[in-house]
Amino acid sequence: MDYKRQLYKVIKEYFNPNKVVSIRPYGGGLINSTFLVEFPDTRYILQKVNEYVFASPIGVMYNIGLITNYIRKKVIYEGKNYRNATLTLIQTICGENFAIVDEEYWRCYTCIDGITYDSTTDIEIFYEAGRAVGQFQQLLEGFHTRLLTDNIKNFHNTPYRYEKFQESIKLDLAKRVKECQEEIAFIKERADKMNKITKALEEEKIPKRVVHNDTKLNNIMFAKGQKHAMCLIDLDTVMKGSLVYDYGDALRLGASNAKEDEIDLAKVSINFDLVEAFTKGFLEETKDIIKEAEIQLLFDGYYIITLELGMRFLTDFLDGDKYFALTIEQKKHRPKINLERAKNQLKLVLEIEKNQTKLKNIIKETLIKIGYEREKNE
Ligand code: ADP
Ligand code: GN1
Ligand code: MG
Repeated sequence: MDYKRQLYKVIKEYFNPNKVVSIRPYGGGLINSTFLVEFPDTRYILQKVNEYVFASPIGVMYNIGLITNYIRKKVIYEGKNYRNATLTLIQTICGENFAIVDEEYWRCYTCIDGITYDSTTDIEIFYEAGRAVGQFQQLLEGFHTRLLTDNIKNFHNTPYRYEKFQESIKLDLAKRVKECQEEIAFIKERADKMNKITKALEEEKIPKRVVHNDTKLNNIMFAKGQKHAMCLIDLDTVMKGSLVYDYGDALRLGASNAKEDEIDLAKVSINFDLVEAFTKGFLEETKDIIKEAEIQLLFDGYYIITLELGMRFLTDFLDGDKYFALTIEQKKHRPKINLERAKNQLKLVLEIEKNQTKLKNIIKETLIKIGYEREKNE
């Protein structure tokens, strides 16, 4: 296969290629190309960085280098086990964190001997997911936001995403606007709901923190055979931003009763037990650092990020599937997958709207259960 020839060139930058036992595509990420490389006694993850998404792969690798070092040192400092506390980058034989092969950027990690889930109905697992997202925040307390390169500008700037969405409608590059009238109208009706978090950030009512920005379930590594979350992976989008998006993004995907690309919209609804479990894990870990103003926006994080994703998928469908590029299989069997994903997310937006009171109550009741002291966090 052609990709294998290319992969051997990359492997040569790191290891002796003669020792490779097998190579295969790996994982369910939507952005990078991920491969598992097996040697007789070790396994590595090789990833080609998506250059359409990340204009500066060197900037991405710079951030990942800083963050993984910081987390490892912090864990050692705290006397905890540093193995699997974060990703471990392997250096090329030239001592770099990445390799450039045929003008493309690659990186290599040790393969964490764990498991990621694309979905779960297991409350304990999702509670652990909440703990992991919260703990990430704790681990990076003290890491200065200014150290990081802003690799995707305006990544979770929802009003900016709305502007881009409107531009795509105007341009109608793939001539698809006509078939998306209903979805376009749905999003436009909610235009005034998009700026609550960005406004709070701009007005400094909530802090800009170093956040993960992509807390979907399969970006959380669990220990095999145990319901224990080890760490967050997929650190490409770690930049400054708001904690409430990290909370919301995890619920958006993980607490839905349907997968993100489910076509049967009747199945798209909220699993409230999962929301409760995640919220508990997340708040237990963050209760000493989260600000009261952030707590007030947790529900909005869930709502706005879901609207944002619906809009991002639709924008990309209108642009001709450039960002969330389709695989060969998808081109054949799911050519409208980005429209389907958009419809799915917009249905979820409706569900969140309908259940607003219930969701806010879950947050309130969880705060009481975990003994959160409001006065401390104002
Ligand atoms: P993408 O940006 O495309 O989502 P990810 O970095 O999330 O790429 O990787 C895709 C999948 O590959 C993950 O969901 C996970 O299952 C697996 N993976 C990534 N890095 C590692 C690692 N170091 N060890 C084990 N599995 C990994
Ligand atoms: C992408 O890389 P991955 O698959 O973990 C995307 C996220 C979306 C998610 C939707 C850099 O995440 O923002 O929420 O797909 N990552 C980037 O599934 O755009
Ligand atoms: Mg991922």
